[in-house]
Amino acid sequence: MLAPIAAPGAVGARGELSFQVQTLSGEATTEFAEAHEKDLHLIVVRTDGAEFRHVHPQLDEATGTWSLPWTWDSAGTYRVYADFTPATEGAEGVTLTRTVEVAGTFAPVTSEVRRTAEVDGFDVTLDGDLTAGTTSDVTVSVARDGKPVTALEPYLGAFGHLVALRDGDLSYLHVHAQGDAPRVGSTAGPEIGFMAEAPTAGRYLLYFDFQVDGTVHSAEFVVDAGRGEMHGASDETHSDDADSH
Ligand SMILES: [Cu+2]
Repeated sequence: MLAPIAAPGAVGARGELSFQVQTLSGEATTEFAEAHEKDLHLIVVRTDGAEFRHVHPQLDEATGTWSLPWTWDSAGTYRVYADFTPATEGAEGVTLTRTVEVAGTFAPVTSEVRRTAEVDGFDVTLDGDLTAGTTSDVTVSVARDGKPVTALEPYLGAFGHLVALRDGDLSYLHVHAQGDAPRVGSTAGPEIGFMAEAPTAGRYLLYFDFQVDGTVHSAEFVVDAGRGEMHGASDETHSDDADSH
């Protein structure tokens, strides 16, 4: 389980975000299996989908406490996801979450469907449709000054990472990159393919992290998943939790 998260309580206060992953008896776990080049991936997002961060805290092996320097840029309720694989034989990856409240004036944003993003001089486009109840192929393309970018670098064992959350309850979706893991020194682009599993029809928030010239950039999209033909009538009885495999 994810123990309560310690973090600055108000906007602008400098401090540290820290937490422990504990066994059910309350002991801190220090054994993690590496996945995508890290023992633990931390996703932090405000509940309206804004202020997304994907970061990698450090584990203090002596105490089992993960931490990193932290400052909140805006107030609100935040969902924190710890995505990791326990170093236990046969263990699968798990995603544990908690909320953190940050004091201050909160101005929520309303999500509008958005398939293009401008980030740090890059134009990033999302193609492909999500369909409820199936694995959907989506493609992200990166351009700069109107030209396709083919210099996407490996970042965390892939040519880009896509995190997908369901709007509203912020359920964490499972997204997998298509193709083999990149070789050291290789580059790719402008298109990166993913397979995403949307459990239900409705709105999803997608966050694409990519690396060019050693710098990581993050593009945000909002898409509506269509109702699958097979699943249209079965949503009530088939209550798949988005967090389950
Ligand atoms: Cu990560």
